[in-house]
Amino acid sequence: MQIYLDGEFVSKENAKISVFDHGLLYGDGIFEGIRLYNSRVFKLDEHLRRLYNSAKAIMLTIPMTIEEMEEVVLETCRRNNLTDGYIRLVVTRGEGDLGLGPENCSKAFVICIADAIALYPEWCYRDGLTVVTASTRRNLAEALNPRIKSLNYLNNILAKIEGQAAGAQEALMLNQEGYVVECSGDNIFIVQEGRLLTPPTLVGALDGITRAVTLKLAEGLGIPTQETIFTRYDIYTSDECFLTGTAAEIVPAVSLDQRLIGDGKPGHVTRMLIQAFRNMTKASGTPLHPSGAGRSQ
Ligand code: PXG
Repeated sequence: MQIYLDGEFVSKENAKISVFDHGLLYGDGIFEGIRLYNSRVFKLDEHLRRLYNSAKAIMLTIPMTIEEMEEVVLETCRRNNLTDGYIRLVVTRGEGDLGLGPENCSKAFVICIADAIALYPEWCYRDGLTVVTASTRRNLAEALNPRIKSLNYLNNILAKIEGQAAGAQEALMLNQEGYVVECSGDNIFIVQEGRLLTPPTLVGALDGITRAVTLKLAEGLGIPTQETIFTRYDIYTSDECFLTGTAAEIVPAVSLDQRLIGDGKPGHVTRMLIQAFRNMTKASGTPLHPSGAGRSQ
């Protein structure tokens, strides 16, 4: 495996960073998780835009242009001879001293890892996931805005641990007011009387790329969509529920806090969207080898 590490490609064994890197010491940095399907990087421009927006929000200067970063991602996939996989792009504040202050970090550190993806098992898509509500609330936007995809993931990890302790595959997170926000690593949707609802990002959710794709696909299928606040009651009483994320894609959720959602099976709208999403990932994205295939989307 070849890993991009601050300007060079190194083997996995040699991919080491300083213990003084503020990404490690303080979670001071940002990241993206991106998918490669059929030798095309899915929604690369959108992921890079979100990365640079996260950087701006934490006042981190990424030491390369967005075009150079795009080439880093493509070249990392090419060097690993991947056609399908998961790409992790990380930018840390860089090496500093033991103080919090980022001014001692001379330069941000860029890492790109591309690997085969460990998919959710097929039964999850066929039968649906079990979800429980975590008591850990999603970070306050006024403290650490969840729209920043930062290296501080303890808020999500604490929720994930609660979900795992309860034997569920995912954990639902609420905001301070008790409104539904998202799961520990996925956005959430419900279907009510044929309408697709998802919380607005302003409740404190990540502006998920799969979320945006799903809303667009639904509109294309003539399914009315609405970004609106709702509570757990609305999930308990909904007809269908599913989660979206780069790794999970679109995955049905069939129970929340022991309440079966709908008839307890993945619903019709969910299944249509899963199919539409799979068709889209097959046929769009930034090609690794531009001569072979035309660029689309
Ligand atoms: N919400 C949160 C909190 C996320 O971390 C999503 C939504 C989905 O966003 P995208 O843009 O991917 O559609 C994410 C991203 C994991 C894992 O191991 C999950 C994410 C990131 C890193 C690791 O489950 N999800």
